[in-house]
Formats: sequence, C-alpha cells, structure tokens
Amino acid sequence: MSSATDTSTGAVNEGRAGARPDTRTTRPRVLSLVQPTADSLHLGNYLGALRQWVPMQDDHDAFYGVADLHALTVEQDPKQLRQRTLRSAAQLIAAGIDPEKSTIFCQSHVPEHTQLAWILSCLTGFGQANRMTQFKDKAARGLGDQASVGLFTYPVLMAADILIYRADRVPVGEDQRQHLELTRDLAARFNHRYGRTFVVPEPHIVASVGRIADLADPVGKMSKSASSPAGIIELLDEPKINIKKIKSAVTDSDREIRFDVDQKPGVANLLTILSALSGTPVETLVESFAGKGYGDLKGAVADAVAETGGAFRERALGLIEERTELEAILAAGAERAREIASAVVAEVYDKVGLLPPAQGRSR
Ligand code: ATP
Ligand code: LTN
Repeated sequence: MSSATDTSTGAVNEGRAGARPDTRTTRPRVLSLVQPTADSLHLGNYLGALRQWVPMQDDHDAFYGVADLHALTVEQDPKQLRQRTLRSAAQLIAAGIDPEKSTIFCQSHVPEHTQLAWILSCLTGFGQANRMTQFKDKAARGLGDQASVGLFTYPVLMAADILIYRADRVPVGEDQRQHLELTRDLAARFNHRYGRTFVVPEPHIVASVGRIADLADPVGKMSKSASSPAGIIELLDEPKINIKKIKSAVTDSDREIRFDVDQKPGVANLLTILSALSGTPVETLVESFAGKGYGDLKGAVADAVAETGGAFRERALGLIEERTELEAILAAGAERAREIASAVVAEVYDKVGLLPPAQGRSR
C-alpha cells in the first residue's frame, strides 16, 4: 500500500475543536462516489461498490459521496438532478454508511475538486485520455460526435476527487479499474515533477462481484444508463417488479446449473448474485442445485434480493422524506471535506507556480 501518513498537511491531521477527531494518522483513508444518474441505485452498484464501502468505514477514515458534476457529462434535467442527488445520499445511508463514522458529501459542494481537475488535465496526455474505454463505450452508445468534452475529461475529474483527499483505497466496480490506473499515473507524474504531494491510491475491486451482469443481456454489465429496464434490478423498485425481472432473466437452452462465465453467462450471474447475498460459496450453491432447474435457482435469487432489498428500500424511502436532515448531513460533510481539499489545492497551486493573490493590497 502507498504511504497513508503524509506529513505535508497539518490541515489533514489537526481536526476541528469539537468536531470528530481526524483519525488520519492511525487509519488509511478510503474514498468513493456514485453518480446521481437514476432515481434508484441498482444491484450492481450495491454488490460491486456500496457493500464494500460499509465495513471499510470501521477501519478507515472514510469519504463517500455523490458525483453530481460527473452526472452532468451527459444531459440531465436540472430539477431531477437535484432530486437524484438527495436520493443518492439517502441510499448511501440506507446501505449502511453512517454519517457519524464517514464524511458524506456532494462533489459540487467542494469546488476544489474542479480546481485540481484543471491542473491534472494539464498533466494528462490527450492520447492517454483517448484510450479510456468507458468514454469510447458511452460515446459509441448513441452520442457519437455529440459526446461532450466533459465526458472525455470525466476520468481526470475522478482523479481529482481521489487525489485531493490523498485517499489510499478506492472501492469500485471493475468498470472503474482503468480510471484508477489513470489516477495512479497522474499522482506519480505530479509527484515526480513537483515533489511528493499525492498518495498513489490502490483500487479495491472484489473480483467475484466487480461486474454484475445485465439480467436481459448477461454479456453486458448492469448499468443505470445502458441496461434496458428488464436487465436492471433497481433497489427502490417494488419487490414484485424485481421478482418478475429475475424470473425472466436470460439463461441458456440447456438445463445444467454450473458456473461457467463464458458458456453460461446468465446462470453464472445468477449464481454470483445469490452467493454474494447469501454468503454461500458458488461451489456449495452448485452442489445444492444438483438435479434442480433454472426456475429453482431464479426463485432462490428472487428471495435473496427481496430480503436484502426490502430492508434497504424501506430505510431509503424513509430517509428520502427527511430532506432537511439529509441536507444537514451533506453540509457537515462538505465542511470537513473542504478543510482538507482547500489545503491540498493551496499546496498544489503553490507547487505548480501559480502566483497567490496578495492579501489586502488592492488599489
Ligand atoms: P452509469 O451507467 O450512469 O455509468 P453505473 O450504473 O455504472 O452508472 P455508477 O454510479 O457510475 O453506476 O457507479 C457507482 C459504483 O458502482 C461504481 O463503483 C461502479 O464501478 C459500480 N458499478 C456500477 N455498475 C456495476 C456492476 N454492474 N457491477 C459491479 N459494480 C458496478
Ligand atoms: N466514475 C465513477 C464515479 C466516481 C468515483 C469518483 C468513484 C466519480 N468520482 C471517485 C470513485 C472515486 C463511477 O462510478 N462511474
């Protein structure tokens, strides 16, 4: 792991009088964000990302939040974006992120992210940015030449989100691995050019659940923006809708339940989901389904999703109504985040040679 204890920021370690003490000196830092691009998070977000975030808040200094600026890389309805930002925050808390343990914030409330993103974009080769496959996929999916420059530079803003907190670990799904590689490159490049400044972060990707597949097209990943309604389990949907989708999940034409991602991607995905939700290893599940059919497997998956999803849904729908409370949590999170982010941006501006504005000397 890269060094967690950096000496350059008093601000990181001081904490505020009366605030939760900053535990950075003893605990590594974890950071991750979700985009508010839908009313509901889906099962892939939950298993691939959020579920890893929850235990990490116990032994890390945790920063979790909502990447509303990233959502703007594709067209959004303004009113809906605001609602989805609050809904996303509610869902993080419903999943078990505790505002007493973690700093929960909204990306646009910490304007230093965009300040650092500009500096990092000046260190990013056009060719390197152009190799990012998520941009290519999203641009190819209908946007073509209309894809925004923001979508193109999205991974640089993501690097800024991570580096500005000197995060040690970043729990994400497999689709973000390449962006993490870019982030690591940019950290190392900046450190090499200007002296040690950033922590080079480690991705935290759990292989078994890093890429939950689309139920209707199990070769693709379950995605808020790319999946058809039939392919995606939205956690805030009525349980009966999700049960129906699971029962209609695409499998294959033979009848054997075994784990083979290449030959039987639909069945492998159902086994992956059931294993993650039940805590039972895939091999044990395969043995227990010997002689049974796809209908039995789907029934077990539907029960497991209903069980985990039911409690989550109830908590989230309750929290979404607590707007004032959610806003207060985000305000407190932004305050703590800005203490760290503003010190890092000041240090970076100085290192790259930007002239500081003179205090009180205007004529
Ligand atoms: P979009 O389709 O709008 O890009 P998304 O469905 O990929 O959205 P994000 O908000 O971008 O969702 O992702 C939040 C987190 O969930 C990220 O860490 C991402 O890697 C993870 N994630 C997204 N989809 C999956 C999936 N199918 N399996 C596992 N993890 C996933
Ligand atoms: N690109 C991520 C969302 C995201 C993120 C981050 C994740 C924005 N900034 C920083 C981890 C760390 C995605 O889920 N598509």
